[in-house]
Amino acid sequence: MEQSFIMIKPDGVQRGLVGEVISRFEKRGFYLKGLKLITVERSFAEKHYEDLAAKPFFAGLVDYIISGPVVAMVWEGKGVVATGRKMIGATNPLNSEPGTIRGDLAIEVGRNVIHGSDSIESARKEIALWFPEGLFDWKSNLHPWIYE
Ligand code: RTP
Repeated sequence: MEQSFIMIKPDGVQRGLVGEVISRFEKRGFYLKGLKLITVERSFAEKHYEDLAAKPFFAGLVDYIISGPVVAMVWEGKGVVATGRKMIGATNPLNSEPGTIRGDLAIEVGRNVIHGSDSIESARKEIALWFPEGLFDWKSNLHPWIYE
């Protein structure tokens, strides 16, 4: 079953939005397979965002991600990568549709509350980076009133 790496960024944690984000993913029908509250080193944040290293906002982005604890999660379910991105909304919250996490809860691109893997391949890499200890295999039967 497909998995996505979802991270509540330091602004989301400081603003008390952890429950709100988790609730949206749970209510949609996805399953939580990994969860931890952690701060990360600069080198770790640089590794996570290595594809953006040449961007002008890279240094500010890394400063932001290491500025406080983040909630790192793995969510599992049918289509969770693409649907997770839809639930999160456009990168710049001013362009995010109402009803999305960023469209409901954020204003600034540099304070956009949440990260979600942008492809199945990135999800695989990000989960390996953030959860080297492995995940929980706590539910093998998908909810029959959510999954056909
Ligand atoms: P994310 O990786 O965090 O889920 O975000 P994303 O795919 O929607 O956007 P991406 O292009 O991968 O950018 C990663 C994060 O960098 C910050 N950013 N700042 N100042 C800027 O123009 C700018 N552009 C991007 C955002 O925090 C974005 O989520």
